Amino acid sequence: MIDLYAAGTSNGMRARIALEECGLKYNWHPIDLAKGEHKTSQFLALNPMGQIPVIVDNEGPGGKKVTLAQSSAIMVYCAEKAGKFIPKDAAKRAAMWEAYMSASTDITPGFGSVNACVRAKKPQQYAAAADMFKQRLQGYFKVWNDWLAKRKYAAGDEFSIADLSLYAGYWRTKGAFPELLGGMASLERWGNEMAARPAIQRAVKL
Ligand SMILES: N[C@@H](CCC(=O)N[C@@H](CS)C(=O)NCC(=O)O)C(=O)O
Repeated sequence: MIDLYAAGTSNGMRARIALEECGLKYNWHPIDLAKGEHKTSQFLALNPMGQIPVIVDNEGPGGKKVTLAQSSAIMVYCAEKAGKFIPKDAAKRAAMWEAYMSASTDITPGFGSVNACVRAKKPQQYAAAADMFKQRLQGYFKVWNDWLAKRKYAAGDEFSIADLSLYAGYWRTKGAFPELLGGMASLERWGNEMAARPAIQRAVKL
């Protein structure tokens, strides 16, 4: 069994979505960031960075326990463990890594930057930065909208961890800053298809 320590943030959801979609059984340990539960000595023993998500796989490779932070690493770990969502064909896999990296290193941190500015204690001090990060995030989504006009899934014709990673950032942006996603019909089509998946529905039901 896997233990997941996370919260309903974009990175936390990336781990939970991966576990659900990969069909891996896990115990859910919600971490209250507002209460600082990610800075306790018990949590820091799991991840010295003091950040969620973290998984502990009590039956890792060779039957040994594996403790893993970093949502992108967790997604790949789950996909490899389940033998799903990473294309076997080398060209499709290369396209998948490109899409996966954009979802993981452009979209999720982009959302995080906007969110940090807007939710700061004195948001007026960060108004210019918030605008800059919003424009940047919207620009990324515009490119994704163009891509999804030509592809069924995030990386082409095969469903992959790129879809799982992108959905967490999309879902959080749609919930918090829907104005950034206006007029993006192809992205919305893909988002609706993702939202209809039973595993996604289980993952986002906190
Ligand atoms: N690169 C890390 C980032 C993790 C991260 O930023 N987690 C946030 C929540 S989404 C967090 O724990 N924030 C609390 C903090 O940094 O104190 C990952 O992908 O897992």
